[in-house]
Amino acid sequence: MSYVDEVIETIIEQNPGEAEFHQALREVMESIRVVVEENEEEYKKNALLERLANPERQIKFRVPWVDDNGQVQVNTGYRVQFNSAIGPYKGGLRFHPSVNIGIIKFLGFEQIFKNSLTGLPIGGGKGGSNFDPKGKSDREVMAFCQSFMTELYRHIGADTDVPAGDIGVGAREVGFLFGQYKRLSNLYEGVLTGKGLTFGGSLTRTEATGYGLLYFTNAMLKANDIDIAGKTIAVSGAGNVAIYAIEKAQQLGGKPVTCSDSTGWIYDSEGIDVELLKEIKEVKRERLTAYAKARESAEYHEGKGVWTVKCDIALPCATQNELQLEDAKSLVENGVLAVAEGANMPTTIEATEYLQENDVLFAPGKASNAGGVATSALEMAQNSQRLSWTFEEVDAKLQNIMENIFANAAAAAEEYGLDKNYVAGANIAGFKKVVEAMNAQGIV
Ligand code: NDP
Ligand code: 2IT
Repeated sequence: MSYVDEVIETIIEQNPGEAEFHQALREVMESIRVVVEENEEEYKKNALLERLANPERQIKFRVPWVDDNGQVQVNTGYRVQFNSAIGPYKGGLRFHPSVNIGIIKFLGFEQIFKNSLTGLPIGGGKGGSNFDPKGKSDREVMAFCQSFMTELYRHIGADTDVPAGDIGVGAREVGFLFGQYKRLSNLYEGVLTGKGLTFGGSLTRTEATGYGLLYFTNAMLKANDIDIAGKTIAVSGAGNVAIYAIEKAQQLGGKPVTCSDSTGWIYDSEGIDVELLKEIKEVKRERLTAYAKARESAEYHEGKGVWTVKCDIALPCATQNELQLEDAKSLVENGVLAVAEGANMPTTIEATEYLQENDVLFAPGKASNAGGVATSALEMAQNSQRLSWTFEEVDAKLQNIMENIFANAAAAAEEYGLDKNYVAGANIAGFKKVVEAMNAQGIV
């Protein structure tokens, strides 16, 4: 058996029941097989892949808090500090009822390669809780965040581990978390990113993942002689990533016609009204039914269905495994040209392969959604300097980073004879830098 297959088998056996982590592991390992084969003896002797696939540290803790009825609630908190070869652990916190260790590990593992691709000095980590912020009062969210940070604070720091947002964690949650960290540690430092602009946040961080996704997509389309202007775009999700993907897509002349949340989806024949969407989701925290009510050109449908809409470009921006084989078939049938992932691992392996086999350009999330964490690293840089850059400065750096990521992924794919396979290219380019740093630092 080859070293890669041996490691996939062992890691899966040692970590049972972690389906999403197994999926992410398989995808990366399959991609880097060509590089591993060139160095098989050395990597095996140094157990390089086993070290890569085992987190440096995994923290699990109890989070007790009191709800508005005086009832004590108990959630589980996690932080997985996966790899610090190229910098302090960096990655978001997800608050969603589905969160478990397998999901946090998949996200932390992906984050290692994503962060490497940004070209900035950040290692990989991820955390979160099975807490559901939906329907909770601000006071309940604060109580939860304070309790969560009361344990987490001893494990993190501006030069150790720097969390940020992800699903269910936005500006409100980051504010409460930062306040409690400062109170407990007596340190005013850049320990979290995605902070409010009055206390160390960076301009453009709110927009960064969605904008970055479009900068990457545009670079990929251009390299393949496709103009984004006038293209119909299907977007899933209606959160931070989806909203700013829609906004930038419109600025570039594209026409996004859909968005979705966990209960249903919108088709808007006139194109999504992004200001209305922001008002509903960011300010009022309402469901998408409110969008359909406010806009004549919009239809609301219950359940899943974004990928049945005829489009040129598809941007999955909600959650993992939301684009499956049947969805890929429907997209191909409708003549889709490109799929670019805004979410983490939104496309199943079978769906990805089907799209690639049918010559659909495919941008993997760890490359195309890296704009969020890249701008987080720019926030860390500003915090260290005690300076704030302008929106234009940060946006220009973000655009440059995304274009470089595309160029590096495309070049790595070409180097190994895998032309246009940006999944393999991104994994290989991300992996090579981490491996070089790990090797230089000895057996740790
Ligand atoms: P938000 O919480 O802001 O929004 C998430 C959106 O996806 C909501 O519309 C939500 O609907 C929908 N959604 C979440 N879970 C499910 C589910 N199980 N089924 C159907 N719909 C669901 O999160 P973000 O926009 O920040 O994150 C979206 C994706 O992008 C995630 O995969 C995240 O890991 C990834 N990502 C985020 C980055 C960031 O900077 N925020 C950076 C890089 C990647 P509802 O409101 O009904 O739950
Ligand atoms: O998945 C991701 O890259 C994020 N949720 C952003 C992480 C960060 O540290 O900004």
